[in-house]
Amino acid sequence: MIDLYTFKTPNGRKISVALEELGIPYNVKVVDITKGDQFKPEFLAINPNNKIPAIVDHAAPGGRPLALFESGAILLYLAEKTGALMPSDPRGKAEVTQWLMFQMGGVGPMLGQLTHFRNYAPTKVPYGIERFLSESKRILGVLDRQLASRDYLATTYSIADIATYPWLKGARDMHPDLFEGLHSLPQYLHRVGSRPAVQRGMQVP
Ligand SMILES: N[C@@H](CCC(=O)N[C@@H](CS)C(=O)NCC(=O)O)C(=O)O
Repeated sequence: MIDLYTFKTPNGRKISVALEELGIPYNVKVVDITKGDQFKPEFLAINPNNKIPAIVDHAAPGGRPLALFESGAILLYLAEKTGALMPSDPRGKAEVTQWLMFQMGGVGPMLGQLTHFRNYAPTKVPYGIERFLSESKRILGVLDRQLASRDYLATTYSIADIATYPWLKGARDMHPDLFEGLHSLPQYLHRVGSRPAVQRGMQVP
């Protein structure tokens, strides 16, 4: 059994979607980051970086429970453990890893900062808003062009799509202007969002 420490955010939902896709049973442990649960000693013992998501796999290889944080690392672990959602050949694996890293280092941080500066910053910082708006638009353009000739980011549906979908869905709801003039991303959102496992995972917690 896997314990999933999560909250209703895109990073948390990557893992509930993956677990739903893989059919792995899991316990949901809600960490309410709006109330400071992420700073409680019992959570810091699992993730010293005080952020969700994190997992504890009680049936990890080696016979000891494994605590893991960083959504990308968790997705890679789950794919490796199950042999699913990631091709086994080096070329296919590299392609999925590339788009996963693009999400972890680009899509998530840029959209996250845009939401912060546009919606939550206590003072309006025009430079911050402009900077993250133009980077977010550039990054969505990269994804839109990649998806012009294919259904998924890599050759087949993978953990790269699972990492990216919750962020794109959140961005479309919060910043619809980012999607103006894009053609492939709306179809991709519909394609991935129609998967029953994605719909279940996006409801957690
Ligand atoms: N790189 C991390 C980012 C995790 C992250 O930023 N989590 C946010 C919610 S989406 C969080 O827990 N924030 C609480 C805090 O910073 O105190 C990952 O992908 O797991």
